[in-house]
This record gives sequence, C-alpha cells and structure tokens, in this order.
Amino acid sequence: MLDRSAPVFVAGHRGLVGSAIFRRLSDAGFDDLRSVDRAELDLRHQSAVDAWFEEQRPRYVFLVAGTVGGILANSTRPAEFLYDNLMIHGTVVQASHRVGVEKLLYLGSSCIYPREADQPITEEALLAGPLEPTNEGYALAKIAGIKLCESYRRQYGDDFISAMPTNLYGPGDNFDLEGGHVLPALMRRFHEAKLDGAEEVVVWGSGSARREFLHVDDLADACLFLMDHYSEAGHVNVGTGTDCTIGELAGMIRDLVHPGAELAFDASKPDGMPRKMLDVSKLTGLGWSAGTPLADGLASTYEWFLEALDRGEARL
Ligand code: GFB
Repeated sequence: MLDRSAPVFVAGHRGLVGSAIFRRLSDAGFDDLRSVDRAELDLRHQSAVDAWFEEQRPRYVFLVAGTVGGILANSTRPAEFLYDNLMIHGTVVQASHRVGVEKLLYLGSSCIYPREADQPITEEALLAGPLEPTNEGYALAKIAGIKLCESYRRQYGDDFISAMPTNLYGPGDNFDLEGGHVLPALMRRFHEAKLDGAEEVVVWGSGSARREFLHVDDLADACLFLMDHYSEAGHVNVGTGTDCTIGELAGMIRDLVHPGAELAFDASKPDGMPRKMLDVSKLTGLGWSAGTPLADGLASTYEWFLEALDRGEARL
C-alpha cells in the first residue's frame, strides 16, 4: 500500500487521465499531491525535469503526461506523437530513477498491440506483429515507455510498473471535432446538430470498427489499485472486457443527445484498427474490475459536457 502522506507527482494533471487520477488520489486521502503546468516545466527537457525532481523529491509518480489525440491527429502528426511521447517517458523515468522514486506507474495504450492481434488481446501479444499504421508513432513511443520501465526494473531494481488502458472517455475529455477521440467528438457533433436543428450527423469511417470504452474514473481507480497491490515487470491491461461497433456507439450517443437524428457514415475517413478489445483476466485475477456501464458513463459525461460548456471550461 502506498503511504497516503507521501509526496506524489502526477505528470499530466491537466489531461483527461491526470485530472481523474488527481481526483481519485484526493478521495483516497493523499494529502501531498504535486503537479506542474506545461508552461512552467517542459517535460521533454531532461535537465529541466531533473531540476524539478531534485527540488520536489516525490516518493511516488503517476506518469500519464503526453501528446494524445484521435485517429486523425495521430495519422497527420506522427512526428509530434512519436517525439513528444518518447522524450516525456524518457525524462520522467530517468529523473524518477535519479532521485530514488519508490514507485512509478507508467500509462501506455491499447494501440501498442499488433493490428491483427487475436481478440481479446492478451498482454503477451506485445511485439508479436506489425502495428496499425494510423497510430504507429504513438504506439512505438508507448512501447518504448513499457520497455523503459521493464529495463529500469531489471538493471536497477526500480519498482516501475505499466498499465495499458483501452479507449478512455469521461469528464475533462477533449471535445475537439477534428483532433479528439470518437466519443467526445460524436457527443459534441450530435449536440451541435440538435442546437442547429440538423437531422443528419456525420460519423467517420464505416461504423463497423469495434472499440472498448472505459470511463476514466474507473481507470484512475485501477491505477491506484495497481500502485497499492502490484509490483511486477509485466504490463497489465485495463478495460471493461466488452466492446461495441462505432455504429452502435453513435446510436447510443444519438439516443442520449439528439434522438431521431440520422447517422451518415463518411467512408473517406479511416477506420483504424478493425477491433481493439483487451483481455482483462490478469487484472480481474488481481482483484479489480470496472464498475461503470457505458450507458451510465455516456449520460454522466454528457451532463458534465453541458455544465462545462456553461462554465466556458469545455476543451473544444
Ligand atoms: O477514437 P478514435 O480516434 O481512436 O477512433 P482509435 C475510433 C474509431 O471511431 C475509428 C471512428 O474507427 C474512427 O474512424 N470515428 C467515427 C471517429 N467518428 C469519429 C469522429 O468524429 N472522431 C474520431 N476521432 N473518430 C486512437 C489512436 O485510435 O486511439 C491513439 O489513434 C490512441 O493512438 C487512442 O491509442 C486510444 O481507437 O482509432
């Protein structure tokens, strides 16, 4: 179990995941949470990160910072996704080692797995085949992060662990129509169609790609669970164990936000990986499983989105 009074650094606290981890740790009684804004510390610069760690001396680190985005952002900005993430993973892991961080959790992504991996995807599928081209840069950086943690454990005995979440959503998500992920983008598109009185809403791709969606508060809970109970080299999948087609997801969002609207599939946009569902038996075997059904998570996220719009705080 982590000591609730120890200093904890959440790298990436402004993002979807980092803000959820911050909330979860506060609820669990952690009273010395540390964070730093991008304008104050560029996590891609080793000497700056080293200096910050020397000064702050965190005992635990949640490494959830990075350049992230949906399928279009990934496929059009591969250099940024590869460079930024490689650098951020490298600097934070190295600085954590230098100052003797007691435990670090590194967060990867289910896109590390081969495009043609058997479904559901077990942890063993890593590096067993070619990657999905639309997010190869991001996936390579994420794989390097896993290998960094494993290598620091093997060479130096550092207690650095890795979790691989499936597609995430929830409060604090990026609702940008072009750069964001499917769930917030569709929620905003249906919402704006309702306001404009439009009866047709565009959905990228064929609608037949399958994805698994995990509420970010469930992910944050799993991350704390792993930090409290898991200290092994192998990475651990985090998901719900169920998936749906993008067409089904769009139908659920339509029924919630703008019932009766028509779906118009835009085949000029990529589907990406045909299916990406994680085998979560390792994590359930350790004693954790996700608690938020997709329908409930969609409803609470839409409520949050409407309130954030009112407050002028939604990321659009
Ligand atoms: O969420 P998304 O961008 O992530 O797309 P990926 C998932 C699926 O939804 C794709 C379809 O088949 C898209 O074509 N889709 C339909 C849409 N409408 C939309 C829309 O309006 N916006 C978006 N974005 N998609 C990302 C990776 O892949 O997954 C990242 O690029 C990361 O590396 C993330 O790993 C979790 O699942 O395809």
